Amino acid sequence: MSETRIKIAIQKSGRLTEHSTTLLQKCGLIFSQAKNQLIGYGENMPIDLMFVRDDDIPDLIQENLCSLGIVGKNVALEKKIAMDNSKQGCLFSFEENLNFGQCRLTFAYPESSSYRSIYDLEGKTIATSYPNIVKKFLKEKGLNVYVTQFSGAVELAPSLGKAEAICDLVSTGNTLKVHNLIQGEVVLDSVATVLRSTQVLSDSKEAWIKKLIERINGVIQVSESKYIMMHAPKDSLQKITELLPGTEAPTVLPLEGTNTTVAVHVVCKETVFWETLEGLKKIGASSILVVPLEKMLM
Ligand code: PRT
Ligand code: ZN
Repeated sequence: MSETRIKIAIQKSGRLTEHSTTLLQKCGLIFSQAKNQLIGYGENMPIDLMFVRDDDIPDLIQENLCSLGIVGKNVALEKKIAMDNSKQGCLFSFEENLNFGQCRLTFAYPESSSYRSIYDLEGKTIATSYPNIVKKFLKEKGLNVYVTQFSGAVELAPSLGKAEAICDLVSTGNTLKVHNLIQGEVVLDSVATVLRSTQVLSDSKEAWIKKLIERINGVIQVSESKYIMMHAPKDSLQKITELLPGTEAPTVLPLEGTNTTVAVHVVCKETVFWETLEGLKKIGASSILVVPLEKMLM
């Protein structure tokens, strides 16, 4: 494979896989992947996808084998702390938070125990798959708690007698409940993140990466954004922009046969709730249309 091509590491099979490939497709990337192949060949851009385990993604960028990667902030931060403490230093940066892979890295305590806070754990042990993040957090709090590394099934550690508490990823909280664990302090709010190599790349690679990151940004923005059209009293424009967060200056157009009512068009970059539309109606707006957007380039 030619060195002029950019390699992007994404998860081979897991919670981030479909979202990651869909995101890149929405950025215009067309790729082909032979059955059981771990490489996706970009047909219309000099970009190839490497399908790997999520834990390997920061390493691949650190070692400059891939220039970009999509991975949970939890995995990336765990590696970053290790690299920050190494001779080489961390050779990747966090480029963009995405709108999938949301979860929280959270302490949890056995229901049957008397522990309810990390401050109850002085001299005790916490099991986690994220020892660097947890140790840093505990150090910042000045707490003397042991951390033991588990690579999976962390929620079993207390019942196995391996730890008094755990620190693990939570999304719905069902897993904790099933294992009779009570959720405690949140260490990290995580989402999928774009990582990029901080090593010097050729001008053409830099240009493609810049373009791709801009497109990713556009896709993220557009996923929440809506185009809103309405008729409204001329003197309510100020109130309309106050009700619609994240809007730019509205486009105001005259309406035939009236001097007091105008047509207002705005792009709203945040979720538009029914309550917002009801609020608009209350200040005199009518014929309100909310239309999804497909592409946005700011
Ligand atoms: O095989 P590979 O190593 O690539 O995959 P993996 O099994 O390590 O990762 P995967 O696919 O499970 O998760 C990939 C990423 O998704 C994680 O690194 C997080 O950034 C993000 N993510 C979002 C989650 C969750 N939500 C999540 N709920 N990762 C794991 N979980 C697990 C959690 O560890 C616990 O076991 O789900 C359980 C809790 O879920 P709830 O809904 O019961 O609270
Ligand atoms: Zn993993």
